[in-house]
Amino acid sequence: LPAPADTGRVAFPDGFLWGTATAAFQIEGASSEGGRQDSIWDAFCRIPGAVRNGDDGTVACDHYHRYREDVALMKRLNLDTYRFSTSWARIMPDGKTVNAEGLDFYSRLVDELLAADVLPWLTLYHWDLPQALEELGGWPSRDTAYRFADYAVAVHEALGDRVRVWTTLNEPWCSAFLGYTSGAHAPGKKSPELGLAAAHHLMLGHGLAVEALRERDPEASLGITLNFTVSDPVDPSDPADVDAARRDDGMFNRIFLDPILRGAYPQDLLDDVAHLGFADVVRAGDLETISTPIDVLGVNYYNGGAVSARPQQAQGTPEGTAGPDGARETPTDGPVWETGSPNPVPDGIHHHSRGLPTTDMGWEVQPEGLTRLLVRLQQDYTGPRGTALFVTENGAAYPDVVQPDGSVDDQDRLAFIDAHLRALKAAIDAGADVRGYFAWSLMDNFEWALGYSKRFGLVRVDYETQERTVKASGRWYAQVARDNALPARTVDTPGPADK
Ligand code: GBH
Repeated sequence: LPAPADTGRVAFPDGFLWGTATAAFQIEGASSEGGRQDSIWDAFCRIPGAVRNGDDGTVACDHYHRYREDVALMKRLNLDTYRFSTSWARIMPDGKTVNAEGLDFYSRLVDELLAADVLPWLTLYHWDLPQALEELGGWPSRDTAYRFADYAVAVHEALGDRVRVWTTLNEPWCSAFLGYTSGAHAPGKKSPELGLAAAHHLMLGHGLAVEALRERDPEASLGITLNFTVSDPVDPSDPADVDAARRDDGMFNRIFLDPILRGAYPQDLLDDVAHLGFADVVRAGDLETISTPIDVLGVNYYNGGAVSARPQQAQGTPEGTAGPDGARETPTDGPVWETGSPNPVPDGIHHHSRGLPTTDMGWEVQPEGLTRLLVRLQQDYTGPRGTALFVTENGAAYPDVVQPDGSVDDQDRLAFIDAHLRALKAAIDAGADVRGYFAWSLMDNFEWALGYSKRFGLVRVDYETQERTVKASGRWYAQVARDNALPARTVDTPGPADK
């Protein structure tokens, strides 16, 4: 990765929002307190071998009990906003009956945030479906979409007077295809048909929730957060690679973007999945609901990928790099990817390593992909509809090296975020209406199928003592948020560019 050409000070537009993001299951713990019942992740964690080291969410970062301390940390980090999710299983433990005690936790959290002058940015669903609803069919069942809209209304009823920014879903791609096609995530199902049905019903739930919230609260800011990739053909002059990249882009990005922001599935994607019965899942009127106008498109960006119609030659694919999103440590074209691909139509899509530096997740570090992604979204999707863009997640896992004095000098994470913020500013300069950035994550937390083995935090969590320690990246980010600007960066600072 070449050092960015400009390492000088970079100022952001007035009013640009600086935040961090978390998710309920990843930080709260207290999994059977306050009337909460199992989500699909509690159940998944009990499947032997499903989650690395047998880790689970019973304690996590104990945020349920330490939220005051954590909001004080946000204040110390000069955050304008905090993106968190509510746990459906806490608020509606059986999937349909409201539990006042569950809502009360979030009410206290929101009050604490407002008192600290931190804008609450609420996500209704970050992967933790009540297990009771999974037992009724989960997201592949159409009824779950209607249950989700009921849940959205219940949360709004309790918090709508104080929460002004609402995100329906976080990364439906992961819920659908890691949950129901590759099985790397809860509930661990492995079926292309189930993944596609889940994807459609997640979007239907999003649309029904937006309709309901809009009617109750016309002034609220409503949106969805999607995860994106940037699919580049390995050989742009090879039509087979170009076609593989098209299909990869279709199954990651356009499958959600087009219905939500253009009101129709892309025809090439419908053709690709025609043999999987997808047409029967989509009913008349669904796309009108799904494309109900939104105010915000949340963009989660971690990496892009080089895509080919052919497997990569063994050389150059280091043994032990993490594959796509699971507790797997095989090259992306290894046997696990072949048998456990999240893509319902995996044939002829191979992700090649480009030899770029990687994070502790094995994901290649590719900041310039963020510039291209944001400009494309603005031009092709959000611009024409006046929808604002926010980067709702970006960040990196690196192992913490704890100094004898307890401090963590994570220059790798700092350099990663610095490079991506420079890329974001380049997109603003090219016309993208990007109004804020949330670092993933406020603190180290439960990294899904990888348990506590990966650390994404600006703040270190000692899981023995629950002690929080602001890392060097966190101190630096506090300065960025305070100044609304990146400080000049000295080129000889070690970072992902120098690995
Ligand atoms: C987010 O998911 C989640 O919202 C958050 O909860 C989580 O903790 C965080 O990221 C870190 O994982 O094909 O090998 O190049 C990110 C999900 C990550 C999905 C990148 C697609 C491509 C991996 N995405 N991934 S690969």
